[in-house]
Order: sequence, then C-alpha cells, then structure tokens
Amino acid sequence: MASRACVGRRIARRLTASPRRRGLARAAGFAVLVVLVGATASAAGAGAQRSSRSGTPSPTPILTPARTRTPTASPTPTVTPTPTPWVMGGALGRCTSADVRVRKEVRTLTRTERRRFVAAVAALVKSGVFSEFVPVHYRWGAHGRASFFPWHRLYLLEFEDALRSVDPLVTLPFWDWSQDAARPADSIVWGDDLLGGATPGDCIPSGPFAGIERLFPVRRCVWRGFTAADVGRNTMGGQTFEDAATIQAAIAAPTTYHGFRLAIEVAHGSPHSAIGAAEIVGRSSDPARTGEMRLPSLAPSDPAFYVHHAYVDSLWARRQDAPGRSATEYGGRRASRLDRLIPFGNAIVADTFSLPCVRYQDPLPAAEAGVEPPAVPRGARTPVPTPSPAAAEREEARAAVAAERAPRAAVQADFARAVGQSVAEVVAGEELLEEAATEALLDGTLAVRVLLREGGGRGGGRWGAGIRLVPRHNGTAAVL
Ligand SMILES: [Cu+2]
Repeated sequence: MASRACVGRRIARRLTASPRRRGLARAAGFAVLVVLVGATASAAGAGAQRSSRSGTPSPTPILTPARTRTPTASPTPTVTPTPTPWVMGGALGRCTSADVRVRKEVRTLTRTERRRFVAAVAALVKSGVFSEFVPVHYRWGAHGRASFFPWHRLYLLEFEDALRSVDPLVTLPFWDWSQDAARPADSIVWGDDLLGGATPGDCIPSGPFAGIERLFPVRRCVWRGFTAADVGRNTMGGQTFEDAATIQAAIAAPTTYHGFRLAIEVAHGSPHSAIGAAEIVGRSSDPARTGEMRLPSLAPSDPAFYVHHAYVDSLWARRQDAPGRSATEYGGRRASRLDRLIPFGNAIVADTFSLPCVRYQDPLPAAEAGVEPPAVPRGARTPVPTPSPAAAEREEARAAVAAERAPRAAVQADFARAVGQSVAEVVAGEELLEEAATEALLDGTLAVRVLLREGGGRGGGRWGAGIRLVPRHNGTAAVL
C-alpha cells in the first residue's frame, strides 16, 4: 500500500505543475480564433477553401499537403479538384444495417486494403476535408466525462463516412497498440505503406503522409516526437503502453461504466504522449515544440489519431459485449443517455450504443507481435514465489505492478490533465489500471520479466526496479 500512496502522490505532484498549462492556455486562445474562422469559411463552402491554393490568403485549411507534385508530360490540363459532396453531421443517418462494415486491425489488412485506406486519407488531406475535423475535435471533443466514448464513436463514424465518400470500399482500421506495448516504435503502423515514419521534432519524413502540414497556430508540418527508423531500439523515449492482458482485465473488471471509462481514457494517453512528444527536447512543456498527437487541440492533424481512437472505440465495444455487461450501460457525473452530442445534428448518447453499420474484428491473440517470453538476463535471479496467504501474494503483485507502472502512469497523468481530467479522476483511473494489471498477474495472463538484478532499484521492492510485465503467451493463457 505504501508504494501505491507514493505513486498517487507522485501523480498528484505532476498534475499540479503549471508551465505546460500556461502554454496550453495560449494555444487555446489561438484555437478559439481558428475555430471561429473555420466556421465562417465552412459557411462559404468547400469551393472557397480550395481558392487558397490559387494564392488568395485564406486562414481556413489547417492541414494541407506540403508540396503538390506536378505530373510530368501529362497530356491533360491541370485537374481541378471537384467539390466533395460530403458534409459533417450526416454519418449517423447513413449508418444502417444495409451498409455494415467490419473494422479490422491494421496487421490484418490486405495490401490492397492498406493502399485504399491510405489513398482515401490522402484524398481528404488534399481536398481540405481532413483539416475540417481538427477544430471539431478541439471545440467539442468530449474528454474527462462520460461522453468520451459516445462522442468519439460518432466522430470516427463521421471520419469513416468521409473516407467512404472518396472510396466506398474503405473501412477505418484500428491499431491495437497493446500488441506493441513494450516496443511501440517498432510497430508496423510506422511502415511506409501505412502511417509512415517519424523524426523527433520534425516533419513526417516518409510514407504517404510525408511532410503534411497544418496552419494553426503557425503553419508547420505535422511533427511526431519519436524515432521510427531505429527499429529494434525501443525508441519512443522508452515509453510503454498498456499491454493486452491489462486491457483485457480492465474490460472484465467488476466496475461501472464510469470506472471503465476512467481506466481507458487514462490508458489512451500513452500513445498520444509517446507519438507526440516522446523524444522531443523539453517534452510537452511548450506547444510550439510538441508533436500534434500530444496536443488535444491538434491531435487529429496526425492520421495516427484515427487508428488509435478506433482501437479505443473497439475497447468500448468489447466491454459492451462482455459477459454480464450491456450495450446501454452508461453513467457518470451529471451524465444522461439523452445528452446531445454536439455538433452531430440531433444525435444523442443513446444513438451510439450500437451502431447498426459498424462491427469490429475479433481482437488479436495477446502478444502475437513483438513481446518476448519472460527471460532472465545473465546475473539476474528469478524471484522464487514462496507459499503465502492470498492477501500477501496480492500485495506483492500489486507492488510489482505499481513499480512497473510508475513511469507510464506519470506520462498518462500528464496527458489526462492536458485534456481536462481532474486529479481525482486520473488517480482513480490509474488505480483501476493498477488493479487490472494485478489481476492479470495473479491469473497468469501477465508475467514478470526481470530486467535488472534483484533489489537493484528504488521502489521496486524485492523484485527490483528493473521489471517489465509482459503477457504470457503459451498459446492459451493470454486469450483475449
Ligand atoms: Cu484521444
């Protein structure tokens, strides 16, 4: 218990640090301006937005391709983009059981599916529709409240609808980042046939979105804050994500919708922070030197946002389908199923409980990619569990979990505060994740991997600080 209180105090201390909050307040001021300008420009229509390409100064597009490649020796004159018929707000009405699509994990996409998805996103970037999503998330995005899941479910549906206006065969895939929990920089999503690479504090260097830009608060190419090129070096500043066993335990946890939302919303901060700012000097203290994914106001400027949040949405769907749960379970402070979801027409929370047109592919077996079985390096001693009463065993497991989670918890808490979650909510979310990981460790779906010698660090108790929790994959134990 001592270590839990210690982690809690550390989290609370981090949360009260203020320099970044001042920076975000500055960013917020810019954001309001851009939202207002964006709204005006939207009213003027898509054609007006595109006029900015002809040289007329226009503040509207937030994200545009860096360079337009001129086709060489083309016999046809310059192609003028035709206005897209797609308009934000109609996706729910078009979502019927006659138009079911199955969202797949990125690893299972065929080559053709990848190509079509990436091409559709690139087309939205080019048309300016992609940029229209950014201020919508900033202005109305639901964070730190019950509607976190419903609001983002509709937002994703709108994005998928926009993709399908380009190519009706495209379905939004999801990135199960728990599969890459230990080595997120090595994930296949950073390949040049999906999201492309990363250079800390610089433009996206490769792939289909190389050099894409946003104009707010200053025109700049979209940054990622980690090194995707150094495969095998566990870059991303050494940050790790929640593993598949912990996620599954959180889904199965005997808690309310409110508790589940707290746990997952906190957990989802890891990819945001790591993709946005893992290795950028100064980390998240200065919005001008931070990757977009780390900034709630700008996160959807990076296509990574959508595959990340699609996974978050799939976790809600799994919870809704879990034994003893229901699709209509909902609640939180002053939360009602009848709450409107702005700006999506007349949509209310209850409309999102079960979308007739969306299904998720079954989750991958845990640890299929990138996680090694527990191994003890030379000089380390494997902890030998001694017979002990259940309570003592639980306490020992909890201490190991708390020690392993501490750095990740601090990063998650930092991001959660940036999106407006209260200290109490963040601490509660972290405790639920800690509890989930403890359960997974006790039921054997998680295992301790010793990285340093026993007793070799602060706060690590008998197992030392150098431990990592990894899903045990013997083919059956870590089934999701
Ligand atoms: Cu998010």
